[in-house]
Amino acid sequence: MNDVAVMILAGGQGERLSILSRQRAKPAVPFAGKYRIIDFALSNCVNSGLYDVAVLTQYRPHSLNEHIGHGRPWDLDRERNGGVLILQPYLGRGHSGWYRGTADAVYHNLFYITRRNYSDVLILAGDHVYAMDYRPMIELHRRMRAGVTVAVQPVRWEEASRFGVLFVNDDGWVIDFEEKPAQPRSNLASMGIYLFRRDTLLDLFSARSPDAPEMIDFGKDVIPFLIPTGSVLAYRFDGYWQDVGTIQSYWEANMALLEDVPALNLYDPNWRIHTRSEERPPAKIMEGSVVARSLISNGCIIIRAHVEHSVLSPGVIVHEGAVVRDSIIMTDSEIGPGAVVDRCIIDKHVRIGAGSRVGCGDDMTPNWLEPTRLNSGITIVGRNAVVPAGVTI
Ligand code: ADQ
Ligand code: ADP
Repeated sequence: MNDVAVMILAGGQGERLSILSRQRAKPAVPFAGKYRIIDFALSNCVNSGLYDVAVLTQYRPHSLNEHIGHGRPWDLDRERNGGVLILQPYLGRGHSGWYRGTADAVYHNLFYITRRNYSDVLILAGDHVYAMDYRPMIELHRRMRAGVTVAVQPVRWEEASRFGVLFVNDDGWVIDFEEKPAQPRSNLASMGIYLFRRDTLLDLFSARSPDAPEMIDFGKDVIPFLIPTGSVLAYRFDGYWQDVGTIQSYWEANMALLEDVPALNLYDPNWRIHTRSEERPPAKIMEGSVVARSLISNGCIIIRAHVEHSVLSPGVIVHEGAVVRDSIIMTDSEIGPGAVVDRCIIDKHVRIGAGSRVGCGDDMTPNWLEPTRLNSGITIVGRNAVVPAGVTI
C-alpha cells in the first residue's frame, strides 16, 4: 500500500450546511459528539494501511489545521514512511490563488504525487462520513488495469440529483455519467472517491492541444472526458457511506447512531475512528435525571434533567428541569434550567436561557424561503449565540 498517495479534498465551502459551516470548512464540522467529519476519511486511510496523506484545504481552514495538527491521533505524525501534510492554496503572484475546482486543486499540488514513485493516487472527499477499507478497491483497480476507478453506491432516487450518477456495463466499466442531473436516469451515485493510476492523472494535466477542455472539476470535467477512453471502472461499495451535505442528512446521520445496531458502528474494535480530543473529566449524571438513547461525551454534566434521543459533545451542561430531545448539542453549550430544546442543532458555546423553548417539536412546516437549507423542521443555533431566558424560538 505504500505506493498509493492519498489526497483528501477538504476545501469546499459546504454552504448547504448553513451556519454550521460558516466559520469552518465542512470537514471540520463536529459529528457524533466527539468527532469531526474529516476523522472518518483519515481513519479509513490508516486502517487501510495508507499513510501518505495530503489534505488540500481552501475555505476557512483554521479549525481543520488545528484539528489535524501533526496527525498524532491518527498515527500520521511520521517523518519517514508517510505522514500527513496539510496543503494550503498557493497564493501566486498575479493569481487569485483560489482553486477553481477539485481537479484544479490537485493540479496545483502535483508535486505531492511526483515526489515519490507512487503507482496510484487515491482522491477522497474530506466531508463524508463512512467506514471503508480502500484495499479491495485498490486490488480491483489493479487487476482490471483501470485508468481510474470510481467508488459507487446506489442512493435513494429522491437524493440522486445531488450526486454524479453513472451507468455501468456488465463488466463494471463506466459507459455514461451525469453530474448532478435535474432528472436522474440512474441512482447509482459516484461517491466522489477516485483511484487514479498516477500516469493517467498526470496525463490529464500535461500540455495538450489548446482546444482540449480544461480540467477544473473531477465530476464536471475529468470523468466525462475519460469515459470515451474506456478506462473508467466502477467499484461498488456496500458499506456505510453518507455525504452529510445538507442539514437534514447531517441531522439524520447523527440520529442514526442512536439506533440499537447502527449502520455506522463507532464501537468496532477492528475499525477505530480516531480523533483529536482534549482531556476532559467523565460525564456526570445527577440523580433524578432521565437519559435515554443518547450519546453523552466526556465532560458533560446533566443535572436532574431529561435528555432523550440526542447527541451531546464534550462539556455540555444541561441544567435542572431542562428537556433535550432529538437534538445535537455541540461542545461547551449550556441548556438553562427548565429550558426545552427540541429537534435542534446547537453549535458550540451557546447559552440557552432558563425556561426558553427552542425548536418546533412536531411542527414540520417547511421553510419555503430557503427550501434547500431548512426544509426539515430542524432549528439551528449558531456558535456563541445567547438565547435569553423565557423566549420561544
Ligand atoms: P460534490 O461533493 O458536490 O460532488 P465538490 O463540490 O466538487 O463536489 O466537492 C468534492 C470534495 O472536494 C468536497 O469534499 C469538497 O469539500 C472538496 N473541494 C471542493 N472544492 C475544493 C477545492 N477547491 N479545494 C479543495 N477541496 C475542494 C462530488 C462529485 C459527485 C459525487 C459527489 C459525492 O462531483 O459526482 O457524486 O462528490 O459526494
Ligand atoms: P470550530 O468552531 O470549528 O469548532 P475551534 O473551536 O477549533 O473551531 O476554533 C478555534 C478558534 O478558531 C475559535 O476561536 C474560532 O472562532 C476560531 N476560528 C475558527 N474558524 C476560523 C476562521 N476561519 N478564521 C478565523 N478564526 C477562526
